[in-house]
Amino acid sequence: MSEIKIIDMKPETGEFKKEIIEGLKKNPKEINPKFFYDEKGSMLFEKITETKEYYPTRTERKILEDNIGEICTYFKEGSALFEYGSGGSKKTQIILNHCKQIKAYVPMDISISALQYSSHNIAAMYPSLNVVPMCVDYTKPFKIPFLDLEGNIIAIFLGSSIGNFEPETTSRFLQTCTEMLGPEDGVLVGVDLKKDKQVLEKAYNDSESITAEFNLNLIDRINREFRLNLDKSDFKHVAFYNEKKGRIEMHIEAGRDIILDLDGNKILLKKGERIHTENSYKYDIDEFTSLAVKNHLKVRKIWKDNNNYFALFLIGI
Ligand code: AVJ
Repeated sequence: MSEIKIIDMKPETGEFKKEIIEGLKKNPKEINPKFFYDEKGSMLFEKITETKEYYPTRTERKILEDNIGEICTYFKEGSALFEYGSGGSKKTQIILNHCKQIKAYVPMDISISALQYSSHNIAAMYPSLNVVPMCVDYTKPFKIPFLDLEGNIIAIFLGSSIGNFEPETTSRFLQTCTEMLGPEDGVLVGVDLKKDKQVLEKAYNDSESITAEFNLNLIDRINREFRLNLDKSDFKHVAFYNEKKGRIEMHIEAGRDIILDLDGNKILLKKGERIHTENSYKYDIDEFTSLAVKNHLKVRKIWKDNNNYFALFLIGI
């Protein structure tokens, strides 16, 4: 098996630290959810997807499986599959198993460990596929690699990761994705739909507390990056559905007054104060459609599950 080279555009640890300090100086305090995905965080996220309460992954997988024949028709001979936030590339295999026209796969992820693992795995499973992994923070502008392609490009952004963006950023993101696209190309986006509040809240408060561990893993990351010794038991995982904003919010709540010394920047966390660590926006079909249409994009196709829990949108120009 040939060695796979990862295109490394990963942010420096200094950049990470700078962003964390900036977020914790804000009022209210925040940490961008992309910081969840260090080695342990990526592993914990995979575990979340296997809990009985976290429905998005298995629902999306079922939609992919049930409609794979039709989805494949959008890939021309010699096409490329780009993937934002490829993680473990598990659902991607449904596509790669069926769409033999795909000749190149470009997984993009912020976690180098997830990329190393998944790209070797994929390359071993599909020996004739050109695998070009990129370690990149795709929430910022970056250059895509040049691929000598015969066919079209379909980019996929699965798992409702798009829900981490503010609605305005979502529009911009779709715009940027489609800027590299031609008339034959498309972006397949997984969108978590609005539904019963209890179902939503349980998905982010699983009974095995894996989501809590995932959220509080940020404390370990801060300890490591800033050489601190914070005690995780001083912090609490909080997740709830904010109905007005249409989003799940995750926070880390301080159980007592805590002073964080971030490279000399002293930050006080009062007892009960929260650090906002994630928004996960939920959409109606119409809301998401109008986001795309407002940006002069076309919704080519929508696939859903029977419960209307989750949708896959194929967006084109
Ligand atoms: C990877 C962003 C889609 O928002 O559901 C899972 C992350 N956070 N449990 C989501 C997550 C808590 C997940 N996304």
